[in-house]
Amino acid sequence: MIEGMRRTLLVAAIAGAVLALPALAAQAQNPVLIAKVGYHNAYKIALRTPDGKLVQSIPAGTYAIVVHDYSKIHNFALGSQTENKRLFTTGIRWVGTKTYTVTLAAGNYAYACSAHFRTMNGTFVVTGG
Ligand SMILES: [Cu+2]
Repeated sequence: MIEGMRRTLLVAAIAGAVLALPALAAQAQNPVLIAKVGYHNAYKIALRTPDGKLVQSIPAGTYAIVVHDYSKIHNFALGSQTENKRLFTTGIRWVGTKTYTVTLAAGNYAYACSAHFRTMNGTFVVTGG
């Protein structure tokens, strides 16, 4: 009987913990943007929202940018044109997926492949702040 009660309390405690976790995770989560470069070595680069729209204008804030760098001949670099500052870059030879958490203030931003920046690039605006 006591053993049974103890088990019930333990299960309730675990269930409570599991239920509480998604709420905490959602609170800490930043909006996600998806960067892709060089799929099948194509000379293509893009930054999109999770539903596939090209990022053109977004509100100021902190974002989780998930970068998929598919190619050993391309990379993905993001910079602020307003502040003339690079925020992050993957290596050209590097291939993989990495998430960068960046806080974007209002201004103009550009992303590009460093090796082919004249043709592989894009820009967007961060508003407000
Ligand atoms: Cu390139």
